This record gives sequence, C-alpha cells and structure tokens, in this order.
Amino acid sequence: MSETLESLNPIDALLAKSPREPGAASGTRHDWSAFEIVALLNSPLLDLVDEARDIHRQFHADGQVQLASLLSIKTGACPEDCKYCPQSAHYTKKTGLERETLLDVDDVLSKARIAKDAGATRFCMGAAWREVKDGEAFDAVLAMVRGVRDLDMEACVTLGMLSEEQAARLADAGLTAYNHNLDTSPEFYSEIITTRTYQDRLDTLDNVRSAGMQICCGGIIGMGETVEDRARLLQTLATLDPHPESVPINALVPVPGTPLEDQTPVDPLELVRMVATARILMPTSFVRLSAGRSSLTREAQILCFLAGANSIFYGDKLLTTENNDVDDDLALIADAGLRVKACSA
Ligand code: SAM
Ligand code: DTB
Ligand code: SF4
Repeated sequence: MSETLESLNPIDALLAKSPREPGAASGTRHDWSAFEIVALLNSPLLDLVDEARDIHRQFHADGQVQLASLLSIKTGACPEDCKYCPQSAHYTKKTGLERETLLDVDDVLSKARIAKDAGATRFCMGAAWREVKDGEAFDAVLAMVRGVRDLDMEACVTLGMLSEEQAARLADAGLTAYNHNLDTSPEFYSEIITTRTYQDRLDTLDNVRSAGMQICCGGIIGMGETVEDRARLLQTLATLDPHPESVPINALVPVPGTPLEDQTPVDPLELVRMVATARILMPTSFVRLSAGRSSLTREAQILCFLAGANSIFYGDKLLTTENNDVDDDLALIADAGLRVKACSA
C-alpha cells in the first residue's frame, strides 16, 4: 500500500517535501513556514533527534567537529543595551566588567597561534562595538584578519553593524565569515534590545553576503521567549538563501548584573530540540553548540552532537565568561567516536 502524506507520522509528513541528496545545497528548502517549524520543535523528542540524525549523516557523513576559538579583542563599554550581555555599558555599574581598549595585533596573533597549536582551525574575534567605524581600530582588525589567514586558519569576526564598503574591506583582507546574530524572533527582539532593529541586523547580513563572505548567524534560547519565537528565529535563518554557513545556538549565560540574570536556566533538552530543528532546516550548515555549553553534562553535549551539532567554541574562555576545558573537550569528542575537523582555510 502506498503511503499518503496523511498516513505518515507528523515529522515524516512535514519532511516529505524536503529533498535529501547529500551536498544538494540548491535542493534544500528556503520556504519553511513558522507553523512547520513549531511542529518540528514540539515533536516527540526521539523522533526529532532521529530525523535530524538521519539528515546529519547524509550531509556530514565524516563525523567531524569543527573547533572554533574565540577571543574578545575589545571588551566592554558597548553602547547597545542587549539585555543578556555583560559588555553593555548600560549595565556596567552592576556587572562591574572592566572596559578594555582594542588588543594589539601581535597579542591577538600570538593567541591565534596558541589556539591553532591546541587544535582549533577557526579563530573568531569579537569586539563590543555597536558598529564598525573607519579608522585606526578597523585597520588593526583588518591586520588581525590577514594575520590569522596567514596562519592557515579560518578567520571570523563579530564587530556589530557594517556598511557595504566595510564588508568589502574585510573580504579583501581574506575574512572567511562574519558573525552577526539575530538572537531571537522579530517579534520578541524589542524586549531584548531597543538600541537597534531587526532590520538593522538583516541589512548587515546582506552587506556581508554581497561582499562574498560566509555568514555566521544564530541566536540565544532561555531569554523568556516562546516556542513560536524560537521557530520565527529559525525561520528567519532558514529562509535566507543561501543559508548561513554557521549557525551558533547559544543558551543564555545569565551573567549577574545583566537584566536577564534571574532567568531560569534552559532545560538542556530544549537545546537538543533547537539543534535538531536547525539541522533539519539547514542541512549543510555548521550548527555550533555555543554559549552555555559549560553547564551541560557530557551526556547532554553528546545528545546535541547526535542531534546535528558539529561545531563548538573551543578554549577556556568565550568572550567574557568561562568555557569548557580544552582537554575535556578533546576527550569528549574522542569518547563520542567523533573526529576533530581539519582546517579547510
Ligand atoms: N557586538 C557584536 C554584536 O552584538 O554583534 C559582537 C559581540 S556579541 C557579544 C556576540 C553574540 O554573543 C551576541 O549576538 C549574542 O548572541 C552572544 N551573547 C552575548 N552575551 C551572551 C550571553 N550572556 N549568553 C549567551 N549568548 C550571549
Ligand atoms: C556566538 O553566537 N556566541 C559567541 C560568539 N558567537 C561571538 C559569544 C558568546 C558570548 C557569551 C558571553 C560572554 O562570554 O561574554
Ligand atoms: Fe554590544 Fe554585542 Fe553585547 Fe549587544 S551583544 S551589548 S552589541 S557587545
């Protein structure tokens, strides 16, 4: 008897429309509805993980995990008011975070070399800026990008908003990817950030794409959003064409002194659902298990790998908060039977 869409279980029915050929990036869908995504996020956990695993195996058969190291090259005193962020100047009185000036190019490159020696293949540099301003500081960042590329590492920066010209200069310097997160749904955005709009973020992503660079764009769960907000974030990402090459999924790190300090910690299984759904929607992307990983057990992290995560931030520190121990991470990857991804820079 042939199956009709109605006779399939809810996940199979939803996915019956999605082509699955490995590497068939042009066959991946960019027309997901929020309704379909909510249905995925709410589906029985093991069915969801099964489906994500299936897609993950087809598109990432090699079982590799990308190790990306992160460095804050300019910390604190940011004019934006992102409620989750310890680097916002709006909350400094309560967070007590010291502001720092831009690090020297040589210091940054020596950190990149250390990261490379420890096994990282991507080096990500973050600045607590609202936007890039042309001048000495941007020139120094361009030199950092060139230096990281000369080390044969992938280079990623996150510097806030960018003009088309600035994006072109970063591309010229050899930047692999630009990170610019949408963080949450368009509807919930103004509850979290009031100093810029969702459209501002989308405009910068457009400029990055026009300059020919990869996009690294994801969000945060655990900020008080609904499942519909999570779906709308994922829908915004999955309807970009092409999809972002990297999708960082962060669990809120509730930093004391920020307005979100008292948020209930997110259930790790919610993170698994988010990872699995991102994997199903964006089969070829790197889905990065990002902030909040240090509060996960080894088992929860392995469940995230099973659900399609294939990248982590690797190094003792994220930007201002602690990250997992590097030896523990290498042991975890080996124990899960996975392999560290070699550099494709
Ligand atoms: N200022 C730039 C910007 O906002 O694009 C770059 C740096 S910003 C710290 C990079 C990303 O880190 C944010 O978009 C957010 O997704 C994430 N992030 C910051 N604080 C976080 C926290 N407490 N928990 C989880 N993710 C966080
Ligand atoms: C991303 O999505 N998460 C990283 C990176 N991209 C820049 C930053 C996480 C920051 C967590 C809080 C902190 O350490 O300050
Ligand atoms: Fe500034 Fe970025 Fe933090 Fe927002 S997330 S306050 S823009 S550093």
